[in-house]
Amino acid sequence: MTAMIRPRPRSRAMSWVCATAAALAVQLLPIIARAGSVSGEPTVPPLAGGNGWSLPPDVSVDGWRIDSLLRSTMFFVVVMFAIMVTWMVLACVKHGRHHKAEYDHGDGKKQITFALGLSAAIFFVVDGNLFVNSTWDTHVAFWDFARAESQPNRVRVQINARQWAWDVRYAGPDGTFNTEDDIVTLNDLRIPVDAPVIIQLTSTDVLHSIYLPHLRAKIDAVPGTVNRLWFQAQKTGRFEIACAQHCGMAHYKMAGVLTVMPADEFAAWAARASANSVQAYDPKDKDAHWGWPWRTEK
Ligand SMILES: [Cu+2]
Repeated sequence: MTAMIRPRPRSRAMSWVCATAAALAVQLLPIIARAGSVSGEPTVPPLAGGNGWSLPPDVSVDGWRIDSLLRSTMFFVVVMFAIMVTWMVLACVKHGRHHKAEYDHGDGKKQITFALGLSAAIFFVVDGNLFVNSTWDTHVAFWDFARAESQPNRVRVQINARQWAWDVRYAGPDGTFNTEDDIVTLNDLRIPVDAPVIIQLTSTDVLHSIYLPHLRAKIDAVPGTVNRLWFQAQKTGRFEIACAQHCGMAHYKMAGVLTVMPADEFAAWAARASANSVQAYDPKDKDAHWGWPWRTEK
């Protein structure tokens, strides 16, 4: 006959000690983990965000043009929505059970005139506002590359988009792209504040689209073509770079960081980075020399 071995009942005091120790460990673990991660590392400021239900804050000089068109269009849409809903509610209330239904083709002169007048009013007011202002904004700001290029502090950047990263290139002190002093970064676009930044970009594989929501700037990267855009940041900070064209399996990973720096910090960083490039330059590494001669208007 085998003897039954019963586990010794744990004392109540012992249970309390174990529970308290476990609770303490849970509280302390994040603190210990955080302390380990910050030892000696510089703290990186977080990316600028938004309020989650509208566009993120605009930090560019000309972004207000986009915002103002969005706001005016939204205003017209809300007014028309309110009119239509009121009209429908009134119709429901007025035409109740005792109202005799009438069949109407709606092709009387009065109805046709009203329909055409309403359509024309919507077309000219809403679409007309968009057409006139976007054409003007394009002319005086977004496509005025000559003005951006003529500023002495302008910065030229070349970007090569590929699955799934952004290669960024600056010309370095010699001012010529694809030479040994070029600064090349990965998913890391640094620019000075209060200076026009001109970007020329292409793609090596499929369609991508660089999107800088805080700068209200976006343009497609098309294989075989060099597209361009320019903007000017007026606040320092770290901002998101996203790809706005679905470009394959890891499209969601195609993110970068735009850092807007004070002009002197940018100059110091560029000088350091260019000196490193000269040391690391390998003339045989043809894949690394993807830059092109800067394209200017004729
Ligand atoms: Cu992409």
